[in-house]
Amino acid sequence: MRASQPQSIYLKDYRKPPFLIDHVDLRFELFEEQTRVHSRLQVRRNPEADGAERDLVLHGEDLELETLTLDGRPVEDAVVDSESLRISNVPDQFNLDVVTCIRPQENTRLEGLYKSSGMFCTQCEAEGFRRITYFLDRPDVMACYRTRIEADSEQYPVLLANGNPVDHGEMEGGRHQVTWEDPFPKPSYLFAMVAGDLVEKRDEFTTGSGRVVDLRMYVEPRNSDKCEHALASLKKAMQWDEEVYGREYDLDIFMIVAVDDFNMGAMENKGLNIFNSSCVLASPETATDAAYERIESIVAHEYFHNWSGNRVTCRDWFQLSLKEGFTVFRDNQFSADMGSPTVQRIDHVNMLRTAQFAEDDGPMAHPVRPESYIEIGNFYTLTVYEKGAEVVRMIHTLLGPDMFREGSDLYFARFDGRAVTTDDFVATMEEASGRDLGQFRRWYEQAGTPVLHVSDHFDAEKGVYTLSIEQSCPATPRQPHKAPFHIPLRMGLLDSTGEPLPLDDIGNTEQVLELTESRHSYRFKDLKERPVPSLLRNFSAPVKLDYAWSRDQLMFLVSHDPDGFNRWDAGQKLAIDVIQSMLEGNDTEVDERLIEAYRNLLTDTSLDRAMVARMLALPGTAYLIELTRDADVQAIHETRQRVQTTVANALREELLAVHMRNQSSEPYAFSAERVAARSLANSALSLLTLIGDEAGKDLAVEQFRDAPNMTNRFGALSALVNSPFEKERDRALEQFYVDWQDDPQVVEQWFAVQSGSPWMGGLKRVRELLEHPAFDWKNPNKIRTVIGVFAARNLVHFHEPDGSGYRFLGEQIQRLDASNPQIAAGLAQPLTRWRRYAPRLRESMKSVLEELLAEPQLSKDLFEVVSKSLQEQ
Ligand code: B3K
Ligand code: ZN
Repeated sequence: MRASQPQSIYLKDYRKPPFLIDHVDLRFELFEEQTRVHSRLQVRRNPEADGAERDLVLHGEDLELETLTLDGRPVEDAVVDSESLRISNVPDQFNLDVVTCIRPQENTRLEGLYKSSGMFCTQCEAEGFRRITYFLDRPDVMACYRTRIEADSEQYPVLLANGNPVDHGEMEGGRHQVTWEDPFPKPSYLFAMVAGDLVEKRDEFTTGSGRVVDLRMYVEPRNSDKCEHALASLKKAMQWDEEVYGREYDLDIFMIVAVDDFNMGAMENKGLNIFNSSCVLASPETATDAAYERIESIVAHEYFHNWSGNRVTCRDWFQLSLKEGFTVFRDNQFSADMGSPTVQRIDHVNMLRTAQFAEDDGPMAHPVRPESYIEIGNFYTLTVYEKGAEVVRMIHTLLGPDMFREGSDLYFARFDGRAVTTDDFVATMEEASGRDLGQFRRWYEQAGTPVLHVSDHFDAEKGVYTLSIEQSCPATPRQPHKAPFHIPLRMGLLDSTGEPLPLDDIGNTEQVLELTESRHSYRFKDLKERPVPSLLRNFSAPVKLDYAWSRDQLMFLVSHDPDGFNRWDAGQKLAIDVIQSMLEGNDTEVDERLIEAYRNLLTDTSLDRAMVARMLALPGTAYLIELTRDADVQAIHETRQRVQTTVANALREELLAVHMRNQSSEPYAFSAERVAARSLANSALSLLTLIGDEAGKDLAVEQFRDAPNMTNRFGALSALVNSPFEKERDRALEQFYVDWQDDPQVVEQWFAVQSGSPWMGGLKRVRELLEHPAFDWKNPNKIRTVIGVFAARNLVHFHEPDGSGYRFLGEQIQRLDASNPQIAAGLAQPLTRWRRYAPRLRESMKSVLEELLAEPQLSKDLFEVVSKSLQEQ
């Protein structure tokens, strides 16, 4: 047990900052052993602060204070503890000069200033700036920054910070300096600097008003041919934000830097975005289509933050979804516009339903605007990001695109340069549209996924169809009772020929029902026959929908629903029903109708291939677990596998034909059409190897050998890894490593395909990977692709009935907590769901959590996750 219990921080305790800092002048002296940081702060008392705080208290952690002067006079009586610096009785306005010493080369937490493969870089969100120098490190303190970086000219020829370069020069001792100035006031979490031996790739973008913006990407020399895609994505994002939101870029330079050791995907620092290499570097030879898609959306996401996050920022960290939910919504809209909107929606909802719903149903469940936290690093969650984005999407649905745009224009105009709340956002949307979103605000306040129970009745004599809808929401930690949500439910009705039926007098065939009460019933008149309802089209709200469709109705919707998302979803529901009734012992064989549905998909060449690839995928094991109480993972995995192999065996010929039809000899292009063809061909190939098909094996070996791009090569590797062909698999894995051992991003893929595969011998293999020379305990990507992927994807081995998978994860978490608590707390996530599983699994998961909690040195991060997971519910 930790010696002292870390304290919770509450939204209700928010107070305006007692002091403001208008200007920050920073000077970094970078050396190998240490870095000296000189900071001059222009401080003044906040006229709007509640109460008259006499003392100035600045945040600071792991800093060595060298000197401290106030208006030129040394401060003798400052009180320094492990988290702060207190100076008593300060004047109303003053300059504070602080010199601190830090050791970036020893920083394994990767927060603040640290070193990654020979370069210096920063990560300040949420509270990393206080590891660089003493500061009021909270987002509602916004300042203008001037940053001078001094370093060895040869080792660190490139010196970057936010804003525009304003000065540079040579210095004594082979050193040089570059000075940057950022004219836009910003919170400290958006501060960034980089120093390294990097190559620069340039491009430019002309804004709508005719300003030319320099686009620069900085990477290690070996990666210089992997920048094109990110730069192209950036330009698309800049263009799109002008067209769809009327947002222009504001500085003269926009920079992107790729860093190998990074705790998350990327960071939107003003004018100087820093990316995890795996989320920005790509070439056809080294990156799969999935990586290309990920890069396009993350580059856009970080760029969009320039307005939703940087120009208008968060008042406090409880408001995190103000910038994250809105920006995810924006990047989802962007991705939809760049490719197929339906496919984008399917992928997104699939993830939301599997992972965010799980979070909302577990011990860490929290509202989109949380009420308390111990460590804010634990609240960069799927709820804040993804559910937050769904909440913004619902506002968009309720207001319609035009009103929504008026609302967003007003929001950006009114709050530019300010730090605001989610409530400010909603109020602006209300003001612009005249709509009352009072009840809607509950989406920000109440945790948990609402459930809609739908039943219907058809009165054949009167021709009246009645839909009855009841909403409820389960209890979540500290929220036993929920009030009804305001839920937009997009729906339609189909007749028996598949024609959409008019729902009102004007003849609309689609409607958005607005549910606000616990119970509603809707009547549809003048119907000749009982219609088939198509509900929650395009997933119009993040809810669980419970309606008893028959398998025949689902089959019907798979081919007739005009809503592409619901066509896919009907297929998923059908497969779930088949798998679940086999699991429960009600069915012994796979329903022929499922096989027929897949046969239609494979033979109809008029269908969108990206859709077919999605529809061919059975619901994932993780989602099936989510739908089951007391989940028996082995049984779920085996049943799903049985359905998959039965379908693949029955459709062997069709799968071979699909694979053949979707080959191309053209050079790689990242176009929606080519991506779809590759994805479909690879899906077919993996189903063939899964069933041990000899022709499939030969195709996979051949594709692996001759693949002109990484998508095909990795598709073949993955097909062999998840197959009974051990000899071919081992040969391919070995060859792949030999070919790509010098490319960390490809090696990460190589790790992930093994640790995530149930075919690879589970834990034994994962332990071997930890011993592999390419594994690096300091690199989050390696940790995630071996340990994280094992726990998240290799479910059958992670949930080994003897508890070995859990104990393994517990050991790794404990080891990592000392060096990188954020990563350790993230890895603990699968254990938090222990209540979901069959009794025996549950007990062993719980005991691993208990052992972790007993650790005396537990970080705040891990303490919060583990202790909340064990709390009674
Ligand atoms: N804002 C960053 C995430 C920071 C996470 C800090 N633990 C990236 C993003 O959401 O765009
Ligand atoms: Zn973000």
